[in-house]
Amino acid sequence: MMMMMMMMAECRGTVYLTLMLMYPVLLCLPHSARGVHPRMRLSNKELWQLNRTWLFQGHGVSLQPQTMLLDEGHERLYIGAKNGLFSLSLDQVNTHHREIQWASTEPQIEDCLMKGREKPECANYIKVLQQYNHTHLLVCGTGAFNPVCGLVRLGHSGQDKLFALEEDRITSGRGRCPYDPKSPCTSTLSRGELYIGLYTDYWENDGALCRLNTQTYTRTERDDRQQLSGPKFVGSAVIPDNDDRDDDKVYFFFTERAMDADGLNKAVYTRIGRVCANDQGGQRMLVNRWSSFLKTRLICSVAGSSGIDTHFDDLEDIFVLKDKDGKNPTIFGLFSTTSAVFKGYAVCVYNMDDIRAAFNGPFAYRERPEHHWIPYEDRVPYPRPGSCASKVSGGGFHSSKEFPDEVLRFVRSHPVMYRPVLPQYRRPVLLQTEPGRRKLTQIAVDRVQAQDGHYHVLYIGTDDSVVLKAITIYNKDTDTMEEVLLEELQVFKVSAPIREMVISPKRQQLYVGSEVGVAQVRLHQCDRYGSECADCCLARDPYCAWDGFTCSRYYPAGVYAKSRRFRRQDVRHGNAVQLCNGLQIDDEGSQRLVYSVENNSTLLECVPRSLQAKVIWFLHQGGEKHEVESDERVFMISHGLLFLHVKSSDAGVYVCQTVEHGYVNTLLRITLHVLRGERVESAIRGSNDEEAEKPSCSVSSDPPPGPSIGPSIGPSTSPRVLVPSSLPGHHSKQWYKEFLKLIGYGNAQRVAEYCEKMWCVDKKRKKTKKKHASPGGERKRKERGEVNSNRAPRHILDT
Ligand SMILES: *[C@@H]1O[C@H](CO)[C@@H](O)[C@H](O)[C@H]1NC(C)=O
Ligand SMILES: *[C@@H]1O[C@H](CO)[C@@H](O)[C@H](O)[C@H]1NC(C)=O
Ligand SMILES: *[C@@H]1O[C@H](CO)[C@@H](O)[C@H](O)[C@H]1NC(C)=O
Ligand SMILES: CC(=O)N[C@H]1CO[C@H](CO)[C@@H](O)[C@@H]1O
Repeated sequence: MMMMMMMMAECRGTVYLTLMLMYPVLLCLPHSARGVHPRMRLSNKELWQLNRTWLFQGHGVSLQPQTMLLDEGHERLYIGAKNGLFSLSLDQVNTHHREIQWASTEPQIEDCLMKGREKPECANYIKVLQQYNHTHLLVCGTGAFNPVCGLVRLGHSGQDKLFALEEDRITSGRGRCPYDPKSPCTSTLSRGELYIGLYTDYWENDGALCRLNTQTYTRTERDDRQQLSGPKFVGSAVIPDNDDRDDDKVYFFFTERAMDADGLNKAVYTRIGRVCANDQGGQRMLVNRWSSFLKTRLICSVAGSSGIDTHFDDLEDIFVLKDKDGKNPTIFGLFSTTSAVFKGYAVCVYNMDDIRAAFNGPFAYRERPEHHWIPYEDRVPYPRPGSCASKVSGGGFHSSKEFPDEVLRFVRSHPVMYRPVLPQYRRPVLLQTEPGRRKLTQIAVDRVQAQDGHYHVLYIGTDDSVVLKAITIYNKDTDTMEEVLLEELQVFKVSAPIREMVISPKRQQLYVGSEVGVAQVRLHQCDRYGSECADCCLARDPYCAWDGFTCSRYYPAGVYAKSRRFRRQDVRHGNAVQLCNGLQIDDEGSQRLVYSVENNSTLLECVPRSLQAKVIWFLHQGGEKHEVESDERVFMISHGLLFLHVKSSDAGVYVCQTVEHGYVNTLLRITLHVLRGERVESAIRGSNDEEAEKPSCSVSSDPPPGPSIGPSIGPSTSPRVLVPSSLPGHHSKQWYKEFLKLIGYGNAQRVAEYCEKMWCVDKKRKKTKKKHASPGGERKRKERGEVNSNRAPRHILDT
């Protein structure tokens, strides 16, 4: 397959390492699996520690947001929820919120229960939330299976934020909001007219695409399976064709059951349908019905080696990425496949040119339902069916009511186009095909200008509270697509499907809704990638560039012209070797000492920042250097090098190196000492004659202990690296006691004495270098906001 599969860790549960090692858990994270991980994975806790997220939860009862609307003018985010509406601050969603409670009334609930519905269904779920005009929102809710609509008054920015339901203007929401909270529906509002795709009735028999304004109600035909057949409504948008507003089209994205003669074929297709915004219906026929409704298939498929394509036919979400003048947005579809043999998700991208070409192409035609569709080749009436009554499309018609009957009859009987819309590059830009993986539910996209071009940064919500941030890079020469999974963000603490996602490019924030609440997440955090050129370059995040000092937000030329002179970024290749040549600090790596007891298990911890970096271990022993290989006793796991039963012959200097995009970085040098069991025992029994050299701990040229070492061992159940090298004095004693207790030695007093001795002897012998922190420890300290003077040194390979 030409696509790089987006696969995630085999075993996602955090692996807790204690000295009581749970081998099976560890072993399911083989090192070689790293290449398919997101480069960075941020837990919910880490997002909070980084100040990258905020959460709004209402009153602690499950918020259940149904729909969200961004209002950058008023600087608010509106939430349609269960029994209420919220207006949140775009700056920080958990501060200064406003709220409208709008629950179903007691009689409504009783009525609903009488109909045999469950109590939770009988709440008022706000499903429609649109900016009606500058001062009002149009809102509709299910109202206990009795839809209602109303207007919400908004205050101007600056003024005290007004957010109030106009109680005296509540009307029936029938035809404007579904009855069932679970019913799919999509709406968009343009020039005071609401376009909505929904099931209009209680029993969900009548799926329709409708337009409502104060005077008219225009819709698809009832019970016309050619027009709509069991639709699931996913998205909608008004997109102008040209400068003539009479040519504006309204596009609907939905799935429906494929129409077949026997009615047995349950295949689902994704459709793009469209109508003219100014469609007035017909005069004698198609009265209050669309006179311009056409649809075609939206294809998202992967070519198989056998020549049979795998189709992703079930549309999950759609995102319309607006361009400057709004006429040529880029459309992103998130699809799943319903195939029994193959399960997966794909993102496909569509251009307006291709969409318009499909609608301008031949109409589909078939003699009988059991025949194949063929292009309609006879004469097509004038004006072309599906075109709008406008100056541009010609014909001198002022309204669709003037269209000849022949045109209306044709459009009514030929609503399907022969040509489908194919995606850009004829394939998905992103694939997830691993069986049993998380489900993908939502998509939002940001267009980002980088030094080497612009990128679409995809944000994909999952069913387990995660947002994936990815870019995809098309290589013209090889006709291949590269997926770069930049970050995996756990947006909610508990696992819940992401239901809504709204992006604000202006504020560089993503707003994410799940039943838990609404979270806000900053789109990027460049400094987290690391403080050096290579860290920043390897990240390949189009938002970020190295400015000579830090990894920081990249602004294209002209925006901050002054700060531009020294910006390094290479999103396309992430070639740190070339870009950051000569910028490395040194190539030594931090130094460490690790003591282990013979036959016991030992972990030499080395956690690179990037989950995509390949870790290589070298052992220096007796003047020789060789690469460490895994065997039944030595494992390379995601946390480092694990010895199940350490032998005295394992002692030596272990060097942990990472390689990412050809860039080699030495993170750590760990000197492993293996203590023989008897020696430890005898020390504990109190034999003080073992080491002749009497140490003097007070004499030390070492720097003060690095802050990570004590705390990272501490009283926690998860000791990391056994590093006695730099902890003189009181701390070391405590720490050593902990260590030995963990490995099964009870006599802490004696242990302490022994250790102190061991310790100081060793310190005299080794000239410990100035570096102590593991990259992992460094990261953790950074997140806690502690001062950090350690920099992980770098080494650049010649290529
Ligand atoms: C997060 O914000 C708090 C309070 O504003 C601040 O004290 C802390 O240092 C910040 N943490 C980081 C990692 O920026
Ligand atoms: C917005 O619409 C409402 C309801 O029709 C109306 O009362 C209000 O005056 C309108 N506001 C503006 C600014 O047009
Ligand atoms: C370690 O194990 C080996 C073989 O199992 C054994 O011969 C040796 O005595 C053990 N050493 C200690 C210190 O327990
Ligand atoms: C954690 C662990 O395996 N500890 C063992 C270390 O080795 C001694 C004997 O050498 C055992 O008694 C410990 O249980």
